[in-house]
Amino acid sequence: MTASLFDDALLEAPADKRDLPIEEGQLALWYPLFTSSEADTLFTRLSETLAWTQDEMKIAGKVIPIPRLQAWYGDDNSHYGYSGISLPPINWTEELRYIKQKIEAITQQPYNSVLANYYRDGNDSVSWHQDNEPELGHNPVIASLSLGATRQFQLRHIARKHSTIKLNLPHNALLLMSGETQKNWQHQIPKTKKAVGPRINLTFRLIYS
Ligand SMILES: O=C(O)CCC(=O)C(=O)O
Repeated sequence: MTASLFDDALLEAPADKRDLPIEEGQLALWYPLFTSSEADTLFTRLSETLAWTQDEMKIAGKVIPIPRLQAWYGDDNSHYGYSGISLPPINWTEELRYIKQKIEAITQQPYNSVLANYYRDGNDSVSWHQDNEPELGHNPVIASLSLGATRQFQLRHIARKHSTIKLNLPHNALLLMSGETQKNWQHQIPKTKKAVGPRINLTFRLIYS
């Protein structure tokens, strides 16, 4: 299966929930999530106020800066880590708390932490991975809000790598990954040669301590 679910016409779709087709997983999209002026203000406020850092990963003994900025916010006990990066939580900001409440109400799920990613331009990316660290528990629910430039989000099935899904995630879209998605699929935001502006992505998670 190869699907390209969004073209410009679909970006105009109304705000209600759409379940997206995926085998052995669950994907849903709400678009737009906030009013357009609210989303624009949130993008500016988050750009200016979050503690954006370029962390480093160790790959084959080499220390490499990750190709994006990130910041981890959450409740006191929501310590998270991946690929040798350790992320103690920073206390919720007013905007993050507001967004979390809205997303909890709309997805009917609790979250105690958020990984914020800042993609400065098309050279920034996140490579193939699953959000399946043990602290996320069995079948993690990941609520992912996109603000700013549209970037392509790709999924590939772990056992059948030719099975891919491509979604353009626009400003103000909320994607929910749940069920067995993290067990059966990897996801990435590839680099792009297109001239794209900055994008913020917030992935809300529930960490079990
Ligand atoms: O930026 C995105 O849409 C995806 C971010 C992501 O994959 C992650 O934080 O695990």
